[in-house]
Amino acid sequence: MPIEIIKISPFDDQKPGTSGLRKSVKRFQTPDYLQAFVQSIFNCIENLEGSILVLGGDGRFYNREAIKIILRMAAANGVAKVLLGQGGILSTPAVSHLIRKYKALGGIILSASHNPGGPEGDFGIKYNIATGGPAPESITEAIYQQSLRIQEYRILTVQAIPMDKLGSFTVGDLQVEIIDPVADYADYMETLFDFPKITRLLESSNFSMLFDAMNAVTGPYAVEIFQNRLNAPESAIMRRRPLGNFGGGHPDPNQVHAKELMQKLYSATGPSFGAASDGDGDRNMILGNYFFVTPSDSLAIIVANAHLIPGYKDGIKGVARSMPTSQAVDLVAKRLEIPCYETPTGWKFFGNLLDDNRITFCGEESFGTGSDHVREKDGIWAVLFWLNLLAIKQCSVEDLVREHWAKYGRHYYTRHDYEGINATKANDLMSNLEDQLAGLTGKEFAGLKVALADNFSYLDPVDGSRTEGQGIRIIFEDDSRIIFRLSGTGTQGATLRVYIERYIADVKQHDLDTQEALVELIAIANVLADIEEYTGRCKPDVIT
Ligand code: G16
Repeated sequence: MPIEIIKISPFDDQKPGTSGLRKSVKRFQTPDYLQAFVQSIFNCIENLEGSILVLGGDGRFYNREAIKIILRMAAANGVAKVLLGQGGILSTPAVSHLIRKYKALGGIILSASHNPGGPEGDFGIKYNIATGGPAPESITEAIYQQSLRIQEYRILTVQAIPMDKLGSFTVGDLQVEIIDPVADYADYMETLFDFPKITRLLESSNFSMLFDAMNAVTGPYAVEIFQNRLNAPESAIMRRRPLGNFGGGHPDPNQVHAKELMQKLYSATGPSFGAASDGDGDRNMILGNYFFVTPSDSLAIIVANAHLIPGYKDGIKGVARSMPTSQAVDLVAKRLEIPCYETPTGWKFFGNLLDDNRITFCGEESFGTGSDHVREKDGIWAVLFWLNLLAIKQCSVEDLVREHWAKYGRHYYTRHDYEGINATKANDLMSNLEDQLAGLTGKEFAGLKVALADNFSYLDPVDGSRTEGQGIRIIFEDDSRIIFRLSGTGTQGATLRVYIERYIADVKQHDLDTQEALVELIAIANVLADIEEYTGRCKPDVIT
């Protein structure tokens, strides 16, 4: 079959963000746009010829077209074999697992995660390396530099590419194996968790669960794992069918975008356990009846109880959290006498710590939790962890969390997002904050004294690389924190994230409303950053 070499002019907007390249579908449909980025990836991968790659996506609009292009380009670039999820579907954690299990050179994941899908929505692409984890900054930067220079791409002239039936076919010399997207992953989960015990919990009359797949990739995973293997009733999974536009919703598992699930849980007759995952299956939200578990608390509780779970009985090496994530897990690590690392936002920063066997668990406030079982955060894994824990403890989600707070104290935590604001104004807001940093230490606001004010930078203890400018931190003497950063995953304008946290040890004060408990800090954040002036908004678009 003939290989075509297509001459192109480079695009100047292919710099990967927090997690790969995310743009509007329309941008990706620009002639040669996707091809230019894929060829830039291929040009940066060593030993591509004769290699095995894993390929799949979250099923969003443009997934199938992108897969056909990538297969033809993989064939023209000498890849030997591609493991492709049936129908082009694979969750992000499943890709990570498949890369590791089949010793692939890497994988390409097609997803814009929690961003909306459909012809007017977003699309995305990211490359994961042989460890199963997201490509580190050194590789994403090399891909970007390549994209600024690229002059041509290679593609095979083939028309029909089947992807819906299990089995093998060839595209030129490339062997494509279409695999069940769920089976390997589900088998792996059975090795980590006590499935018979979880089954008994799900069958008991005083427990019920509701999982919201948000019409995204986890639908088929939830059906196979919760329904087929753990015997949950069909009614336990809502929005189970993956749709190209996620049913018009925003596949982000939080209190705002999983509204229907929230309403069901916040009702007297509602289920005892609720959970949701996002577009590509790596995020999770955990709920009890009338109860929301912050992702930061979820991480701390997972670490504190890990010794009870079959896959983690041998002990924990250490933990890590992204800088804006609350310090709840730090207290658990201290008690367990294990190291606790603080990294910039982005799962890729956990990669070296996991590969160097320094940590077992890691997590982020952005609804991401995971362990060394794969190299991505993992939504279904987190839900199984909680189910296994509840099956052992035989208590409600709320009781489990309150027991944790009573032992460690409570970190009240919120994140305020101002979405789609003017990018220049957002940068001005950050510069204005940066300019104030030097004079802030020692200053008092509403009775709270600033102990440290800086722009977070990270020195990777494994490879010695330094990453600067990762968010403005204002830390008070009582350990309260206000953090400002701009999102690296949005596609329109800029999104300002303000993270606010306050620690209260006294159990008698563990019943406050979160926004009320944080009201002084929220006011300080608004004044310091002059949010209304720079964003033109008097309140956040999303509060989680
Ligand atoms: C991605 C990254 C996460 C990060 C999150 C939010 O998640 O994988 O590590 O915490 O974005 O990033 P930002 O605050 O820059 O928008 P996902 O689920 O979108 O891949």
